Amino acid sequence: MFKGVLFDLDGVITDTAEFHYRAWQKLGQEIGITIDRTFNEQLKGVSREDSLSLLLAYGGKEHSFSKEEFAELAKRKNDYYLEMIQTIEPKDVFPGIVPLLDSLKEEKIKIALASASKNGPFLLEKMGLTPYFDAIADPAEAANGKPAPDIFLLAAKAVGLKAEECIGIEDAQAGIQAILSSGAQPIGVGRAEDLGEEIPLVPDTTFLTIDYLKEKWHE
Ligand code: B16
Ligand code: MG
Repeated sequence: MFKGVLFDLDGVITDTAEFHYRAWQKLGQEIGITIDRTFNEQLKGVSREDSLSLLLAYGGKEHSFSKEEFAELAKRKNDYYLEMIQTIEPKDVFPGIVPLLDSLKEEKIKIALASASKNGPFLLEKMGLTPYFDAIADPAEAANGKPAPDIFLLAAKAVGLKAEECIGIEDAQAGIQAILSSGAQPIGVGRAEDLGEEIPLVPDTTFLTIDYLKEKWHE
């Protein structure tokens, strides 16, 4: 049996993936880069700075900004995002997540956050979920962002486990890759077109019951 579950946040615990998209879209508009949801799939799970690099490359503007301007753009995107997440509250937690967290607690399975977001702790607080988490891996300590395994390795270690003993839950291509590289077992939330056919997938979080996780554990 798995001994821990490593949760992505944006797009798994709540709908902040949508806010990240809108914030990048707004910033893009201001600098003449139009993005759509297909391109946005590449940004999911990717750090703020790496996302900005991808956005600029997509718009052919990778050489248009100085280091200082790059930092200002990253900050501006985060300011837009912060504005959008101020009103997040417990009822914004995706359906099925709280019952899953309750079941994991009952069975003494460790719970850790493996989000690339520096806003993760703030969001858990807003949603009233902090007490469920045995550990929150700090993305600032991850040498490499997703798709590198670092954040999942840090999250497993923070709860005293090996990644191989854990399930990782993700909604992003980069995140699934990171889970696979870490040695944990992935479960994807989303579509096969985006996340691939090879791993267990649920269309939404209502399917994430502890029984489903048990059924998929090294099936
Ligand atoms: P921040 P996750 C990721 O969170 C998001 O999917 C990604 O869109 C975002 O750029 C990244 O966090 C960094 O977030 O700018 O708030 O530090 O999906 O890994 O929970
Ligand atoms: Mg995500």
